[in-house]
Amino acid sequence: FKLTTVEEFEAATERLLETGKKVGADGWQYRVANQTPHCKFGEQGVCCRICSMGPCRITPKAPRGICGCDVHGIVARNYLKFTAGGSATHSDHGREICHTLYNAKPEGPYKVKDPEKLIRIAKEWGVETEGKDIYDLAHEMAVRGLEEYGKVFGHQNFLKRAPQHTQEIWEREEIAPRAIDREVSCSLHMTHMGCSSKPEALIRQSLRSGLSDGWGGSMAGTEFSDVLFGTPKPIETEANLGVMEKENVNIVVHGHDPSLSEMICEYADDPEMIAYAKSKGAKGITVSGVCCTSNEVAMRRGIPMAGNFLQQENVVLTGACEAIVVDVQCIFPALGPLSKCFHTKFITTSPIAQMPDSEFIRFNAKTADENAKAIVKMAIDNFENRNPDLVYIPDLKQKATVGYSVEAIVKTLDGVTNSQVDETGTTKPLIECITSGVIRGAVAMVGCNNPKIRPDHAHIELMKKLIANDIIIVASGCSAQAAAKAGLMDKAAKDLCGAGLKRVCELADIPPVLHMGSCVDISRMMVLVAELAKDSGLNISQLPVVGCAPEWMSEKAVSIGNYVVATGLDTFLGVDPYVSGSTEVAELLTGGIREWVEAAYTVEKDIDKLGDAMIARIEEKREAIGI
Ligand code: NFS
Ligand code: SF4
Repeated sequence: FKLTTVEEFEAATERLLETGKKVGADGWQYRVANQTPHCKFGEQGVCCRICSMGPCRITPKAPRGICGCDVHGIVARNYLKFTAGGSATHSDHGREICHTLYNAKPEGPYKVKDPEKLIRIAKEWGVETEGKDIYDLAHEMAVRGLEEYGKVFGHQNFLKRAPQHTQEIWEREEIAPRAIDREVSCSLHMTHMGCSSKPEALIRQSLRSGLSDGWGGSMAGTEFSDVLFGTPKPIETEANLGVMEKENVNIVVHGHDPSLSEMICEYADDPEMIAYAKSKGAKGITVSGVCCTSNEVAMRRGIPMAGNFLQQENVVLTGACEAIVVDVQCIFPALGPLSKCFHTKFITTSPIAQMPDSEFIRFNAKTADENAKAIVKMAIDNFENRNPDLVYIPDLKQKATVGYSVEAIVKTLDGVTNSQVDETGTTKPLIECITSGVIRGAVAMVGCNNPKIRPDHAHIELMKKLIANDIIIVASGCSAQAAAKAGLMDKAAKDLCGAGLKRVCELADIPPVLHMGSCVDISRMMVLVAELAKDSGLNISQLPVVGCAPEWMSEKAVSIGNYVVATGLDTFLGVDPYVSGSTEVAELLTGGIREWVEAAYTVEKDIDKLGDAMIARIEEKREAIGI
């Protein structure tokens, strides 16, 4: 067993960029060079353009904007706006899923695949389930879910899943999220000209807006996606560009909303469509994915993962992509002009993400069948337009076992420990592994790629270091895909672990890096730590568990960071969230908020030091609880 190295990823990319040069294609590598150095004011977060008296930027000679706002107010306002953008985005995804659930019908195309989970959530929310038709219940729960976005009174329903202690903190600190949309609106209100300029108030709202995402919109997205498409269970798949097949029609799904990608997978698997592909000279149809929608269909269907965020252009550069079909979020507008250099069809499907140089096929829950069929057919018809001279698919792929929902983790670990502590259906076996020291702790590795950090390198190096130190990893988003591409989700990767973790991997038959899904699925990680806390009698902040986003780039990632910290988990970042311009804001985020929520951020650009800091924190936490 051998990991694929980042050097091998890079060599493959080099080769693809050469193809790009032949056809006059651009690439993010070149655009980064054009944008470097970045604007210093922007980097430090000290530029304000929220009113037309500005833009104002803070310098030693100009310590205040025209309205008199100081640098701390400007930096904190920018941070809150950044958060609200992420929270809105994740939560709107959750809303779309609620709408899809509302359209579920026994005759399809959207069905209730996990009725048990639907009933479980309904009971949690106090909805009567007895004697109800499952589809009636689905529609009722969809409406209830949608009401969470605009509820007039009270807080998010899902907060009740947190341990009592955490709920009390949220109440005490006035950060328990109310209606999801209200938190986003309230954030934009607070950041309007002439409202808040006090960092404490703005950062507090950042935490609340983040919590409305993680324990509101994202959690709805995850839970109702499970109801519709099935709760993930361990499943085999493969990752990296080598999953694309030269002889086949290649359809790549990219984005986040599984409502689209699930339907594309359905139709690509349809015998009629496969026969049609054969009639056009292809051997079959291969669907692979990029970014989080890839995580969704990998977790539920074993659909292979072509790559993560900074690999999206590579997919087209293979010259073997008949269609790249996108829904929302993290889609490079570059895919439009890039696909024009090849035969590739760039198909946008959502009114939320419309881009020049794309073909727009409006996808909607009611017409999902026809839409998906039309898209698959368009890809097949495009096969004959391929230019064979441009086709090069790097021969890189690794095996991966994915699909570790909380339900799956609990089930898988049931068999690990000796019978006297083994209470099935709880996280107790995992707690036993941690308290005995066989596993030292856990790190949630999440987030994107960012050209500011050598792509994938930070994710992979950190994971290698952590598992060698007997720290188990749960991963999501593009971090999970980095792991899968390298081979860290192959069960054979147990050989890279310390003796304790290796033993657990063998007993439970798991890889050392557990794929928990997309970024909205970080809500799964919140449920997992809540369960660990309840089952162990500890507070979440006492668990030897931390979060890490070493290569993050999006607004969503900041929203996530805020809810992870506000849930009580220390969070380690490899990229600064544009707050270095304000000592007050930086100190709050890296220290002051610990007094509110028992956790804070660490920002460290040196990846080695970042890893050491996480290990040290985990060991500190162990010591503090005497294990
Ligand atoms: Ni997350 Fe998923 Fe990837 Fe970053 Fe984008 S795909 S939602 S934001 S880039 S991890
Ligand atoms: Fe300048 Fe104040 Fe307007 Fe911001 S709100 S642009 S600091 S005048």
